[in-house]
Amino acid sequence: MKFRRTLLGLALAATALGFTTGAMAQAAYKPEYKMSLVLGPPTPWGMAGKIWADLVKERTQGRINIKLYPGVSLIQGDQTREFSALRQGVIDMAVGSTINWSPQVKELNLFSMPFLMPDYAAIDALTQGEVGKDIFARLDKAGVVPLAWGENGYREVTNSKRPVKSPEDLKGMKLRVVGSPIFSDMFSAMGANPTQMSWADAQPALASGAVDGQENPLFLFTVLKMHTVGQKFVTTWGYVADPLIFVVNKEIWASWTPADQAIVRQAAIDAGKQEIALARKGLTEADKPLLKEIAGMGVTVTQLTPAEREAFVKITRPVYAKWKGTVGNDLVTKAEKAIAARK
Ligand code: X2X
Repeated sequence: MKFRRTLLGLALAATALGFTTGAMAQAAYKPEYKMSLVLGPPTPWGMAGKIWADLVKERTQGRINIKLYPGVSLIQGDQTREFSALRQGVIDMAVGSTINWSPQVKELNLFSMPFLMPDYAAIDALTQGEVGKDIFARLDKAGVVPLAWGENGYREVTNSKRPVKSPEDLKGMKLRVVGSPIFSDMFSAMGANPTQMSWADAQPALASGAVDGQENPLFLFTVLKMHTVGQKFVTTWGYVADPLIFVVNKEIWASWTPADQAIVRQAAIDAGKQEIALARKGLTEADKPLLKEIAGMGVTVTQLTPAEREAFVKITRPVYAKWKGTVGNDLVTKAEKAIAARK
C-alpha cells in the first residue's frame, strides 16, 4: 500500500513538473511567427515556405504557427536587407536566396559565380556536400540558424528585343539585375547595360519597357506570364543557379524546446526536398516540357549550343577570377573539386 502511494506520488509529481515545463515553454512562444519570402505561392519558392509552415503547424499541433510574408513585405520589398532584418529579429524565419543575403555573407556569392555549376548534379554536389556544411557554419557565425537547402533555380535571360545567342546580342541591352554587385560585373563584362533594382521594382520596369529584359528561373516566366509584358525571347544558358536556405532567427530558435527545434528542422529538410523537385519540374525531363510551354506562348526559346555557351563562359572569366578572391580562394577551390568529382 505504501509502495503504491509512493508510486502514485511520483507519477503526480512528474505530471505536475511536466505540465509546468510545458506551460512555461508555451508561455514563451509567440502566437504567430513571421516568415519572409521574396516569391509567394504558387512559385516553388513560395511553396517551400508554405510546405514548411504547414508541416510545422501539423507536427507541433499548432504550438508553432507561422505566417508567410511574400514580397519581402516585412522590409518593404528591400530584399538585400533581409539577412540583417533576420539577424535583428524583424523577421523570425525565412526561406531566402543566396543572392539576396550575399551582401552580408560574401561566401554566398559562390553560387553566383558565372558558369560554376554546369548541371543539377553540380548544385547538389555543393549544397549536399562539404561546401554546404561550410556555408552553414558561416551562416551560423553570421547570426542565424540554418536548417535546410531549397532551390530557386537556373536563371535564364529573357528580353523584348532579339534572340540572344552571343554576347554581341546583349550589346547595350538594358537588363534588370538583382542588387548584388557580381551581377552588374557579369552583365557589364558581356557588354549589356545592367541596372540594379529590387524584384518589386523590376515588374513595373518590365511592364513599362524601362528595361528590355531580366534573368530569373523560368517558372517565374510562366507564373507571371512575362510574354504579356513584352518578354518575347528566352535564352537557356544555365549561367547561375541560386539555392534557397531555410533559416530561423537565433533568439526565436532558443525560445523553443529541443523537441520543437527538432520538428522545425526536420520539417525544413522535408519541405526543401519537396520544393527542389518542384523547382526542377519541367526542366529535368528529356523533352523539357516547361520550355515547350513557354514556346507555346509565342516566345522564341533559344537553347545555346556548347560552342555558343563557351563564348559567354570566356567573356565572364575575368569576373570569375575577381570574385574567386572575394568569396575565398579555398572555398571556391573546394567547390570546383566537388563539382569535378560529381556523379
Ligand atoms: O529578385 C530576383 O530576381 C529573385 C526573385 O530571383 C530573387 O529574390 C533573387
